[in-house]
Amino acid sequence: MENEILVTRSSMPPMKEYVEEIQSIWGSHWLTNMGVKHNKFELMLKDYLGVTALSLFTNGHMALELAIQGMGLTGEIITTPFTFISTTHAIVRNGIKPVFCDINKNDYTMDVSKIESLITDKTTAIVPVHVYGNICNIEEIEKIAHKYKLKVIYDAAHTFGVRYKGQGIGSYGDASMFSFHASKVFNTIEGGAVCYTDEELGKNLYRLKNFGIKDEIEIDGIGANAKMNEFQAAMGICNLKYIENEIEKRGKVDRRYRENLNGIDGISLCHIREGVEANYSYFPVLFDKTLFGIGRDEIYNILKENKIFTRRYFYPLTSCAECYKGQFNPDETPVALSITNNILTLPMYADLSLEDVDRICKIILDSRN
Ligand code: T4K
Repeated sequence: MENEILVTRSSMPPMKEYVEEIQSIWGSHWLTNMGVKHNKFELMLKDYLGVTALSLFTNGHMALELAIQGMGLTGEIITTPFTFISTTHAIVRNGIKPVFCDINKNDYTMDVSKIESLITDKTTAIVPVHVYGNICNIEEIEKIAHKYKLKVIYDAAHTFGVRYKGQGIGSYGDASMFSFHASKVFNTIEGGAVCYTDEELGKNLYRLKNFGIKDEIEIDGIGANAKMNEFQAAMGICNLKYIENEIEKRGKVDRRYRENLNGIDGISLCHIREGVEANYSYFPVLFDKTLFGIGRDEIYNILKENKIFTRRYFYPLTSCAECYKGQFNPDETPVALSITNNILTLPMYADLSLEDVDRICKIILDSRN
């Protein structure tokens, strides 16, 4: 609807370019199952992300779920409850118990000082999340993983295009999952990828996303169907041309929010870590009701009355989701519990005008009692 501002808006390439890109699909009649577009996009992406190898998927969730399966993980996985429900579901759907680690107050990523106390003889991996594009404490996580011989799979759904210490973020850990959902910095309508270094894992991923089929006769894995189709890949090929511009424009929106909201009592903004080239995927704001005078949910409603639709990403904690009722105790992750009750993600997309950013901030600041 006109005048509405949603939390984000899909980036689209010029329609003409997409139509040109999909024209050859009509000629070939090859629509899916690792076709020409899929293979071309895979190579382009590998190059752009600066990773050794990657496998494309129909969405980010299946990419993560099958990465966990492809590594043959079992038992328990240490992860964060402050994420989109997909991260936890991907673990549980593999028959593995998620063990929730608390998060840091400043960047909402896993508190690495709490990981070791959660390791048991059943732990096989750590699945941290680079939430909102904030990079986890990679160095410490890898030290712990090395010490206890655990695998590390990063949920990097929010970090497309992010570089850390000059290296593509997907090159850290045993694997990293990216999401290319319509609501992400970079989209293939729906889509995802797993970046990896181990060739064996690559072979497993290829089979698992295609029913476990090895060849025309042999089916040696219990796989899913999670392939990226040709139209998704074509969208990726077109959108990839604009990604740098996309991130630059988001950077301007991010700076404008900060100019308006920095240093206000009762408002905390995320800091971008040293060494990180950010992608500005979300703009989270943490409210302290006592200091700001009004709480997160009231601000959400006031903005909504003004047709500005923010989101409470990520509320509730995944450990509190109805489907996991009674299984986990959120009091064991007190920082995550406090953040989830007070955080609001403001609208963020490349074409959000700076005037609209000013207006959103004014409404927030004027809402104080
Ligand atoms: N791990 C993490 C940490 C994730 O955040 C996600 C996904 C995943 C794993 C799984 O990856 P995928 O399997 O999705 O690839 C959305 C997205 O559906 C989801 O991809 C995303 N995270 C999550 C944070 O947000 P909803 O239920 O909030 O989406 P929805 O439909 O309310 O859309 C949000 C806004 O996006 C809309 O207000 C407007 C905009 N939008 C949405 C759609 C569908 C568009 O501009 N165009 C569109 O086509 O979950």
